[in-house]
Amino acid sequence: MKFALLSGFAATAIFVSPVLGAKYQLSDNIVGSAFLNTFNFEAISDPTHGRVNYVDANTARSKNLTFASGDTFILRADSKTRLSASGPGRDSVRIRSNKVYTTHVAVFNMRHMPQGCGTWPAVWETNEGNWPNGGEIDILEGVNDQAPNAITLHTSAGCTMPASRAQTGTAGQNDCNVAVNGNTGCGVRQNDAASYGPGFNSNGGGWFTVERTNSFIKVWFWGRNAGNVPSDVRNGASSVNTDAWGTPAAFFPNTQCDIASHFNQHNIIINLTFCGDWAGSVYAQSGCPSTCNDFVENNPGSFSNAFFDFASLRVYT
Ligand SMILES: *[C@@H]1O[C@H](CO)[C@@H](O)[C@H](O)[C@H]1NC(C)=O
Ligand SMILES: CC(=O)N[C@H]1CO[C@H](CO)[C@@H](O)[C@@H]1O
Repeated sequence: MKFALLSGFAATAIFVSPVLGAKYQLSDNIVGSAFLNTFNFEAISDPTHGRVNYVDANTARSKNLTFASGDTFILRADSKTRLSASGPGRDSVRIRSNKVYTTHVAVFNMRHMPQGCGTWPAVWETNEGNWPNGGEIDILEGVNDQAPNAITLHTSAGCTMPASRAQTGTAGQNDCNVAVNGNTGCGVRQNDAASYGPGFNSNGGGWFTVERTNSFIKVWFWGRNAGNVPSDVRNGASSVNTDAWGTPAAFFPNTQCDIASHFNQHNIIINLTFCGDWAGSVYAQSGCPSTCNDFVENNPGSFSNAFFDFASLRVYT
């Protein structure tokens, strides 16, 4: 948020008032192969205990798990290999931006997100070296093809959200503290089935955007054919004005949460895991066959749609 100083006639009459129009300038224009230079590959063991094997950049490229051409960047899981129950999990990719951000807007233009029973994709921001004290913002997350999208903050103690606030989504738990209810966080479910999984993909995807300031964090979503996609979002403009974007899907104000102290410098992370703490624990209620690990191990062809296709990621500061 930017502020203008308006000075009055008397020295006592000085007001600091928010400028109408939160304008940001393009700082990172990430399209196609630029993803490979602006993100690093995290070949780590999955902190959420998924049935996954995160591979490094060379392995991802040689197995075509990442593919960049023109305005396409694809990031996917292996869909060819049958796994041994005692061996490593399904090959997949987790990438983290080299740059860190505090106040910013990020616009994710995505044509497709990972789909399939057992999948758990996420687009999020955090400081991995200082979790949870540095906070976590989950922009896109879900499991087992279950729409809608969930937008969630995770923090240390002392950050809660008011029950009633200006957003189109539906709030779940309002305490963002990771110690409450097993790291549930303060989440908002979108009221739009096209915001996640098969519904998102059959619609040609869309745009997720996040705006982080010290006063609030907001996330918006527009499906590919929505009538109200702001023109600066649709066109990948060189500057954006978030004040013209309307009511967000999720709104997290600073009224009961000092955002500046609960959120520090964040990387953007894109990951795709399977089963584990979330997708595995609710798999039996998802309408998917067998057990989660068995399905992931023995049905490689069911993961042919387990991929992200990014048209662009634009970050504005
Ligand atoms: C790699 O993936 C891309 C995108 O899906 C595809 O067009 C290309 O044919 C694949 N390359 C190989 C060698 O399989
Ligand atoms: C396996 C993995 O990296 N999982 C992460 C993916 O994204 C979510 C955020 O939505 C994290 O909580 C997981 O740790």
